Amino acid sequence: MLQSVEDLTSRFPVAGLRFVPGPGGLVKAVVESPAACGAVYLHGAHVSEWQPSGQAPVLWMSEASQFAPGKPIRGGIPICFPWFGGHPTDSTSPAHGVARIREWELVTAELLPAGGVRLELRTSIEQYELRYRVDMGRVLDLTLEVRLAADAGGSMRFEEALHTYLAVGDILQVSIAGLESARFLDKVGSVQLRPATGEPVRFTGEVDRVYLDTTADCVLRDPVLQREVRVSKSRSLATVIWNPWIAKSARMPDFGDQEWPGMVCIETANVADHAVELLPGQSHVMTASLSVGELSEN
Ligand code: TA6
Repeated sequence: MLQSVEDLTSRFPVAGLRFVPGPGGLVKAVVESPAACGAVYLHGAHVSEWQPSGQAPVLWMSEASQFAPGKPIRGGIPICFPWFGGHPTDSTSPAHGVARIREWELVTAELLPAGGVRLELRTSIEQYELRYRVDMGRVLDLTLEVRLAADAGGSMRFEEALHTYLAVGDILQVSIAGLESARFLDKVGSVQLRPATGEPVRFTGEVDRVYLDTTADCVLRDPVLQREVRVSKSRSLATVIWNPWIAKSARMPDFGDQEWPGMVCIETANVADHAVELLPGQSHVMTASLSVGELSEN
């Protein structure tokens, strides 16, 4: 399927939507509407920017990110599929699966009644058909549908995550509410299952946690940017929280050494024990929704 800037521009004439050649030759859909501005690369169906009107940018992007076919983008909302983290058996396979490093096909583009733009993208991976709907408005609504082909040889299990990078004023001053009663896999050092803390998540060092059995909204309180970002979800039982801190940032070539204070990941996921199993012909739909509000009192 040809998806050049010219081809897309002629096929999807939607007010507030244009297509531009991004870095690395990656085609970028740019949304500029009264409700919100933002961008989505066809590479990885990667939401790279989202800024509701009247707000500062909500998503974080590394200054050192790569933008190249076959390479992950460091920031925005990578789609992790069909595995999370390292491949379970093949160490030569790309981390977090292949969905984020291949070009997706834009299927539809339309205006949203409440303002903003809806994009729908698709790809197929192994015997799965994926469709991803991005509603970019005052709220950012993401819907990831995975269907296993009817002629698949049997049931299959996959992991998935919308690996959302959020911009923060200072990681030392933020907190994340919503996970107080959830156990978590602590991946810093050896992986350990830890009990619920009973408190909001705060950051005084590297945090890499897979919270389990949780359907809760997460609310990021940011006193520096004077806002709250709510991440709500459906059909997701895991939430991943990550900040690489100093040493890990320095080890990542596509992550600036001094960038760690300005970001945190709140990831909507089905991973580990919450991997999804489908029978042939079955589908699963996971959603995430990001919204920005006033900083409420503690
Ligand atoms: O979501 C947290 C995590 O699994 C961390 O362990 C870290 O590896 C991060 O994802 C980024 O992974 P990436 O492959 O994008 O560098």
